[in-house]
Amino acid sequence: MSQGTKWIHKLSTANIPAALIENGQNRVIDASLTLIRERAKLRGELLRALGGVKASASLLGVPLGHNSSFLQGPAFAPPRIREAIWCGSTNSSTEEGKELNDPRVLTDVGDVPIQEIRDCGVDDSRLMNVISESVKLVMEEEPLRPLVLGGDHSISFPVVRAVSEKLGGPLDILHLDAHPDIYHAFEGNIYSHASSFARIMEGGYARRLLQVGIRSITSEGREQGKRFGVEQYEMRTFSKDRHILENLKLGEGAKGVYVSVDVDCLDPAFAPGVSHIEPGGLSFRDVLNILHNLQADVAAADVVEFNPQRDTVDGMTAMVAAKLVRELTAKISK
Ligand SMILES: [Mn+2]
Repeated sequence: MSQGTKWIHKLSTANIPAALIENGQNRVIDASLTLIRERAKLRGELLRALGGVKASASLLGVPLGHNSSFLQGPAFAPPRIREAIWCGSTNSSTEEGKELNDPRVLTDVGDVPIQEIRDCGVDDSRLMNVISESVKLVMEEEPLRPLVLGGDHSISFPVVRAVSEKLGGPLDILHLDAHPDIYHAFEGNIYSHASSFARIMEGGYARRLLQVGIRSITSEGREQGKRFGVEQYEMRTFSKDRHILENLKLGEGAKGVYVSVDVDCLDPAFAPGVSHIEPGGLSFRDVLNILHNLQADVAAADVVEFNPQRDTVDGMTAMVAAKLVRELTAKISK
């Protein structure tokens, strides 16, 4: 996966003008954004022509795994999730009766070509900008709203940044996860999947951040939580907190609501295909109860950290991730 990156770094230390490499990188980035822009535009035009749609979920894959501290498998998740959404073993209705095969409910603008861009030696700060730009291109096309398929959790930073900048201010964020992902710079990486919410809070992109499902948290995680005013709901008090979490009302006075679901918020009994297996988590029904009862106009969402390389042979976690995407689609579209 990193061969091309190494190759181009060798070139940049050789006698090659920096501008030659940078111009080439810019052309690849432009081409990548053009494909997303035109796919989103086509779908936006279609929905506006059909009329009567206020909000429609649009899948945007971000196959990025290299900011994981342990395994990189989440880079391979988006095609597995799409396959499971449409696999035919179940019908196309969500639990509350939305039809996923109706383009007014769900469309797909494809993947940000992460590996192709990295293969040109583009660094993470620019790569994060490409992800933010891609999210904004989807939001340009009303009534499309981005439903992002990760990827590891590092992608939530550029996605949330884009949604907040596009909506013009801080968001209320519901974050379901075993981990708070709020280290200042995990293992020295400011873009680590364990640091995305530190970047989000520093950037002022969240008015409220509610973290639910937490059961692997260090003293730094708690200190950072206090420092940024994060509302951390830990699993050890879930039975006490559940009536609050199943009656959430978010977004009043904020510019929008964002939902980020790390598949490892679930107990590994329900979702073994994750990099960081952490027992003692939420059941699938716990998560659906929280999402179904959430009172909010959801502007965008992500499902991250599904690792197909750790899934069961019959793809159980792919189905779990796909159902999360299906039910989030129902939450977004109207
Ligand atoms: Mn996690």
